[in-house]
Amino acid sequence: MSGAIITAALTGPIATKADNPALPTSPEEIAAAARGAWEAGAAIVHVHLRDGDGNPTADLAVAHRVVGLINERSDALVQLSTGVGLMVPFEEREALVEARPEMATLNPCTMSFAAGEFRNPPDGVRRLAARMLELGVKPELEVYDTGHLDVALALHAEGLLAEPLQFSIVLGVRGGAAATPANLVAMVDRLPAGCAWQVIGIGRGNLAMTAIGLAMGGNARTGMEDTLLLRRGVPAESNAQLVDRLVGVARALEREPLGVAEAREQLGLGDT
Ligand code: KMH
Ligand code: ZN
Repeated sequence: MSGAIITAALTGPIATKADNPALPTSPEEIAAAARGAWEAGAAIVHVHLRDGDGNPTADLAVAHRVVGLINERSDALVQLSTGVGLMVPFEEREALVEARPEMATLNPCTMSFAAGEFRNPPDGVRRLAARMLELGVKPELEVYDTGHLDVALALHAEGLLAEPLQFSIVLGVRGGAAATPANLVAMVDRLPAGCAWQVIGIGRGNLAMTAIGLAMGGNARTGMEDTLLLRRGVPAESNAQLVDRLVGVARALEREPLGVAEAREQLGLGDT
């Protein structure tokens, strides 16, 4: 099997420093976390923005600052989250691609998301996909259940997505597919040939689901968006620590973590 792209999801939309004081929230903290994760073996950093109060924001000035700082301090590919946070309107979230990150997430469906609602209306999703195609922003398709996969494939059939498609199979969100091997296998079976894919394991299933995904030939993501714990009862000290652990799993499975240049090649991104 070939090497694996490791992504570090540094912050996420939900946790706060009260949940884990090591959670990076300011632009400087996020850039430092990106550097640490990249040094530990992550080729991609998935980035949610926070405002001065620590709340999720889609402020374009914050986006430019954070992406600029990360680019100064590491070579990691930056993937901006257009998911942003459950309370931020879709129309503000979609405007984030105007910051022209190399990559950004595209969530194809509205869903219940734990106690909240994650709003991704069909017309907005099609508009966002079209704009990403126009700007050359690579979408990472976050699919939380089999129906989301169908919607993503329909976008592709409409000509709104460029190949190679890149999927994240998200398991463990209440409202999406549970973190079970059977769910993962069922979704991987339905992926189109030639796509790139990774597992995002939320919460308790994080380590097992990402390890199974790596063993099946996928890429893998970790980071403080996905789990705040290194193991039960032990808070992660940093994103780098979580990346280091996943790199160890990948190497044990003979899936050498890919560098940024190799990740670019797998995802069909140009050189910078
Ligand atoms: N904002 C969360 C509800 C993404 O990054 O695009 C889901 C999320 C997805 O974090
Ligand atoms: Zn995210």
